[in-house]
Amino acid sequence: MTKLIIQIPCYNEEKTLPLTLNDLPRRIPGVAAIETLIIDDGSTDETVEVARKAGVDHIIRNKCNKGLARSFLAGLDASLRLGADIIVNTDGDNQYQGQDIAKLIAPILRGDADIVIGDRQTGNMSHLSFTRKKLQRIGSFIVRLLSETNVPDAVSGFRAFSRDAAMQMNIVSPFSYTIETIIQAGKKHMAITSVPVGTNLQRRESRLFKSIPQFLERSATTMIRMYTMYQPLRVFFYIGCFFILGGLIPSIRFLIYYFLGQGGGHIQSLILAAIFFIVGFQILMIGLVADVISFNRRLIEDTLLKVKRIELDHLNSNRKK
Ligand SMILES: Nc1nc2c(ncn2[C@@H]2O[C@H](COP(=O)(O)OP(=O)(O)O)[C@@H](O)[C@H]2O)c(=O)[nH]1
Ligand SMILES: [Mg+2]
Repeated sequence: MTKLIIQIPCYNEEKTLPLTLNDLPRRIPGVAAIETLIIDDGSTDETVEVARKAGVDHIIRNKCNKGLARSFLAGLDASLRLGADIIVNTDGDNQYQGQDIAKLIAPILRGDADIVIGDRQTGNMSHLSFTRKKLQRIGSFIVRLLSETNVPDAVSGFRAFSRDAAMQMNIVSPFSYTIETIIQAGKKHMAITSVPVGTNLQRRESRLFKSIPQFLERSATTMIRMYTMYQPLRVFFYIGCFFILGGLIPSIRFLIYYFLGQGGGHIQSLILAAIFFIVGFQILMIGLVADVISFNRRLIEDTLLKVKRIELDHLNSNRKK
């Protein structure tokens, strides 16, 4: 008995939500039940009424706008409580094609993957500008490097999670869940894969990012944060080494003059070198502290996972009674 829940985070999507919902598959071989879940993030239009009219199974409402990442996480949480075995996330702007959901969940049904990302093959998307395509490509490349996965389209919002994977997702960045979930999946050694999916023509400009600089800033912040969270020692090691190497240059300069018998006039080099060494050493020490803290995070995550399991088992056994 496999239950699929399709969740759609929505912020003022009254126009495109009916199209999106209409396009969803009613039946998929290997899936016993398909339900829909709307996470309305404080929409000021008729999104919720439209969803009700269309017969959406579950609706979560945020009283005010909390952002996509929090809404996404609330959706995962609700889906797990509703007993989903597989959770698919898609966008309310009808960007993705409902028929592809069968393709998207196939690797999970086969037991080959925990997370499947829909690859929009942005190279072929004619409406995207040249700069956006390039940025998307470079961004995905960096995410692949950082996460040690091979996801071609890192910011695609069309993705499927197994129950187990959904339980392990903890999102801390408020901006976007897309990059963070991939880095997390890679670092937690989950089986993550991609399938090519089609896209519909874009109906409106992106709501998530007002401009390319804002997109870049937020993506870079997320990547640096995530990477530091999972590999703190490495990050601080590189920064610390940079300073220590920086200190070597003035010290060599000083030593050369010193052996030439002119050391007295070059005390400045020595002071500069000492400052660099001290700063570099401090950064290495901060790295050690951050590393120890990251072990704590891991322990907390393990505890959280166990608590979630207990909570969900409890819910399930109450439902059966
Ligand atoms: N919960 C929530 N969802 C949002 C917000 N802004 C956009 N979305 C939803 O996120 C999805 C993707 O948004 P979109 O503007 O199409 O961004 P794109 O990824 O650049 O295409 C859509 O389903 C939107 O309704 C927001 O502030 N909160
Ligand atoms: Mg969109």
